[in-house]
Amino acid sequence: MFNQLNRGLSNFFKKITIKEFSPKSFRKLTIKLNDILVQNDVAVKTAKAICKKLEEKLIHTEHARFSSLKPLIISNLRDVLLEVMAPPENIDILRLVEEKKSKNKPLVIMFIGINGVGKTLTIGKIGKFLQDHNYSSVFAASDTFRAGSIQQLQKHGEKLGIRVIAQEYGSDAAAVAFDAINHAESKKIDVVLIDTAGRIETNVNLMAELEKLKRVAEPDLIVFVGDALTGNSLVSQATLFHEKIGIDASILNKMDADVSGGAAVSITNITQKPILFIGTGQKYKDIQSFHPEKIIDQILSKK
Ligand SMILES: Nc1nc2c(ncn2[C@@H]2O[C@H](COP(=O)(O)OP(=O)(O)OP(=O)(O)O)[C@@H](O)[C@H]2O)c(=O)[nH]1
Ligand SMILES: [Mg+2]
Repeated sequence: MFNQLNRGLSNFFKKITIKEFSPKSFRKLTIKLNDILVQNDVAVKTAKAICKKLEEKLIHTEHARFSSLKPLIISNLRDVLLEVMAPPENIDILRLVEEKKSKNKPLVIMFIGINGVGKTLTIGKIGKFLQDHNYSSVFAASDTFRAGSIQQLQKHGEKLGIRVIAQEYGSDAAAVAFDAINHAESKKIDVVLIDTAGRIETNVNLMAELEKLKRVAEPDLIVFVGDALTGNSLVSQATLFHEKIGIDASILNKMDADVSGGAAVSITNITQKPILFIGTGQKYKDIQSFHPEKIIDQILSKK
């Protein structure tokens, strides 16, 4: 994971030549750093924030402790990345389930994102995750748009022993979600996971469908699902979905592939929303909670 960004930064560290401790030499350094970050899919705004924070930290660091500049820069960059990747607030999904349960209500989560990013598989993974923690769930087949989507979700439901609430293809996505929520309330099911059709963020009709879904289902969480392989465009997708629909968290899938790493660094900084999980493969168990420190270790590890 993150080989590209890791290599870019390793080369950058190797080439650090400044000996002098001055704002001017730090500026020179962060101009180079900015290029490497942006080349590796870190969003422009995030790269800028990283460089600015790093310069400030370097200027204010007591440097007598360091025999050379390199470890000083690496250790400060680590702190800066942690700051930039930390959301203002974290979400504990199991705590939210408990809170709703105490009010005799299901937690309702809606998953949105463009085609093929892994929304439907993620619903299967989260269904399994909830089972593992002794919580029940029901799936709402609110992707009534793409051929085969309902069967795909039903297959996951069968494998996991989780009920899927579905209607016909072409039926109203919001009505399906509404049915699923009613079902969960009457059967005392803990969580409703709503699948939606993949859509390009610029498709006005499909975005209107999502707005209606949100209005009717009143989800407790709207989760943006993204494919880490799409690099920088992932950040613009998340931004648009956030502007049009509003998101509470993200899930980054396909982190098992050789992703550049930039998307994982930027997405929280840009949306100011936490990453709930990362997807690391095609099996139900391939889902992990997100720990920025682990990602940063990989980005900064020596290879
Ligand atoms: N390697 C890998 N593949 C994944 C991951 N998540 C999803 N996939 C694969 O990506 C493909 C698309 O997954 P879906 O769950 O169908 O994606 P979707 O967002 O529901 O797609 P649409 O319904 O077309 O919008 C499938 O082949 C999944 O197995 C992941 O974390 N790692
Ligand atoms: Mg799908």
